[in-house]
Formats: sequence, C-alpha cells, structure tokens
Amino acid sequence: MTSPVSRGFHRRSRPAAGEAGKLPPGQHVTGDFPVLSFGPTPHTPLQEWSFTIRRGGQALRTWSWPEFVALPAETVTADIHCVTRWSKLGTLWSGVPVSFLLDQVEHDAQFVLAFSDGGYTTNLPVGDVSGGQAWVASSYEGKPLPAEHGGPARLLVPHLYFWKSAKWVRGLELLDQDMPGFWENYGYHNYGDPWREQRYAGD
Ligand SMILES: Nc1nc2c(c(=O)[nH]1)N[C@H]1C(S)=C(S)[C@@H](COP(=O)(O)O)O[C@H]1N2
Ligand SMILES: [Mo]
Repeated sequence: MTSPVSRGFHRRSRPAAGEAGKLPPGQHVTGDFPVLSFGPTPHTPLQEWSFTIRRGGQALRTWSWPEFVALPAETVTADIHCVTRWSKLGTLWSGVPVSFLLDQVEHDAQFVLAFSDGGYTTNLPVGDVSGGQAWVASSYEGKPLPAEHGGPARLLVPHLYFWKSAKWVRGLELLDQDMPGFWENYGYHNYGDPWREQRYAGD
C-alpha cells in the first residue's frame, strides 16, 4: 500500500526509483531538451499563420492566430518519449485540446493526418486525439514555444512517441482511412506506443 505522500517522499529522496515507473522500456531520462527536426525550422509570421481542419483537401474550419489564442487552453504537465530513446519527465505546456477543435466541425472521421509548415505529416487515430490526450500547444514552461521546438504551435500527444507531436502544425486532415505520415512512411511504427516499444514497423 503506497499513499501519494509516501511516494512523493521517496521520489525526492531517491529520484531514480521515482522515475522508474514513468520510463517506458528502452528509454533514459534527459534533463535538457534535444531538438530533432527533419529539415530547416520554418518561421511563419503570425499574420500568415492559421490552423485549419480539412476534409478531402477542403477547409471546414480555420482559425487565425488571434482567433486561435483566444480559444480555451489547458495547462498540461506531461512526460515525453522520443523514439531515439530519450524521455523528458514533467514538461509543462499550454495548449488548446484537439478535442475542442474537432468538436467545432461535424465529422465521423476515424483518423487524422496532422500537417505542418515544411511538409511534415503524421497520422493518428481520432480516438487518440480525443478527450485530454492531445493538444495544439503554443507555450512551453510558461513562455511562447520556441521555433526550434515547433513554435508558434505544435501538436502535443505525449502518450505516443514524440514524432507524433508534429512541430509547426498548421492543421488536421480528417480521414476515413488511415494513411501513413512522414516518418511512418520511412519505417517508423504506424501507431507508436512507447509502453509497447512500437518504434518501427513490425515492432
Ligand atoms: N514538423 C516536424 N515535426 C516534428 C519533427 C520534424 O522533423 N518536423 N520531428 C519529430 C520528432 S522525431 C521528434 S522526437 C520531436 C522532437 O521535438 P523537439 O525538437 O521539440 O524535441 O518532434 C517531432 N515533430
Ligand atoms: Mo524522434
């Protein structure tokens, strides 16, 4: 029997033991925040930025930057896990829940493909971006999200490997049928659950 109080005590006195249950298999904890980007960092001016929910290439709903920052945001503390084996515990974000955005359009899609400035894409089941599991985050540790980490806004889907958290995200394409994104096309696992070590196709 472990109470939250005694667990907190042990975590402070023995950090390694406290981290154990938070670390998926094959991962190690890092203190710094590595930057992993395929290609250059885009710098889209906020006046040109928008977030769009599309279906069949057609915009169903678009928010400008001022409209987007006026949407209800949540503060999120999350552990993030990169497929290259680093994990960062207790990161602090603020973002609009993806479920809120999807609720603004009528749809029965089963999958989404997130798309970003620079051409990056990643696919997710709608069930994995619903109800407190995914956000479009625009702040990190209380400050605007730095460009190298995906600012002005990135997807945050902490329960899956971090490649699913698309940086510089500009919208979601609603899909009836699943479709691999950028890294999924290059042999990464289609779903990417760190607790099941779904790193590469076939894992
Ligand atoms: N647009 C875009 N998003 C991306 C990537 C990328 O190359 N381009 N890399 C992914 C990968 S593999 C990881 S691990 C994380 C890294 O985020 P970070 O650079 O903020 O640590 O972003 C993910 N999102
Ligand atoms: Mo990654």
